[in-house]
Amino acid sequence: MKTISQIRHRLSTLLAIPAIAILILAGCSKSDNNTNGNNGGNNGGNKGGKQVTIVNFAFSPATLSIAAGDTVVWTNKDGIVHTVTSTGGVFDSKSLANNATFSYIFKNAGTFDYYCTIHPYMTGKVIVQ
Ligand SMILES: [Cu+2]
Repeated sequence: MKTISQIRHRLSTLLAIPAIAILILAGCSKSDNNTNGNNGGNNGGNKGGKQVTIVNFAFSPATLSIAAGDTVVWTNKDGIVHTVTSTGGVFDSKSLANNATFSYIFKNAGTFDYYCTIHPYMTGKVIVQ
């Protein structure tokens, strides 16, 4: 009886260590993807749109260069409502809840500044060439 419970205890300790290591590794690779791979990686997939992630009260990437005719898709990854609102009144997502998306097709060349009406310090721009 004693030996079995000792073995079980050892096993659970041994299993816990790799589980923690995997969690740490997963966390690291996730944050790496957010800073680097996000733009290039997702473009081919989701609806053919360029992706902007709203996370930690910021647009990422804050500046996005695209070609005329491209679609930009914003996804709110915060647990708080944000908006994607053009300063020139060109587009307005209205309130975006967690995981909600907003997309806009940029048909004309130009620089399009936008912000969040709830948190006006959140700003971004799309440069259409
Ligand atoms: Cu906001």
